[in-house]
Amino acid sequence: MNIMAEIPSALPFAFAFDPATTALIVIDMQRDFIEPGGFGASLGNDVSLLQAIVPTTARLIKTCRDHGLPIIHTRECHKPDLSDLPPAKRNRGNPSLLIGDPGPMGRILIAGEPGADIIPELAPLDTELVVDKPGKGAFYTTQLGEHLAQLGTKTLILAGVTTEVCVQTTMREANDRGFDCLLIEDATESYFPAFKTATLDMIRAQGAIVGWTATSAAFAEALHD
Ligand code: C5J
Repeated sequence: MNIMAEIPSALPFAFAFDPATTALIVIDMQRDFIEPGGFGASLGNDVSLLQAIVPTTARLIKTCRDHGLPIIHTRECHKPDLSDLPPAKRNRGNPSLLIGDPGPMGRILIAGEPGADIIPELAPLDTELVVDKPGKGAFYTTQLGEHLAQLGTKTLILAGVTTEVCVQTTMREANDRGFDCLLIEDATESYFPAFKTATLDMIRAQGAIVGWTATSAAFAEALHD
């Protein structure tokens, strides 16, 4: 039997989902993006903006754990030999500090380095899948699609950073693969507030062309939390 939950205040209109076929995906809440003294901060970004969503994201994860929803965490990172890092990606951005170079928390965005780890406040449980992804989207060259198919997931709840890069890319990939997608507004953030606002607008445009957005409180209420 499908037991539907509903978020009447979701945008651009009410969002209905079956908790039994819904999973949470938390994108790239990694030390190098979020902690002071990490890669993001070394590029001059104000990481306090990203830190502000940590308590909300922790509550969202707890809500999903309490209700038995599968949780998937992602990390943007590359193999130590850089074999999964195309030159086009490595050479982009600030030329003085490239992916794979020694950074403030080990080699930048390299699997196994301290900076690539998920922040301790949002540490995955042993039972939760952690997807290491070399791209901005979490489906590209990963087992995420197969994992969600095994779970029977139809709806994805998205959170994480940054809104306009890895979160939006993953949401668009998921939308094209037939998932209904809901982005939690107060559990996603950008170093550039205007980019977050623009992304939420783009997602919801044209009758939810990419998906819906809602607050974490409205999502929790829909689950009777
Ligand atoms: C993510 C990035 N995670 N902005 N990466 O959004 O490069």
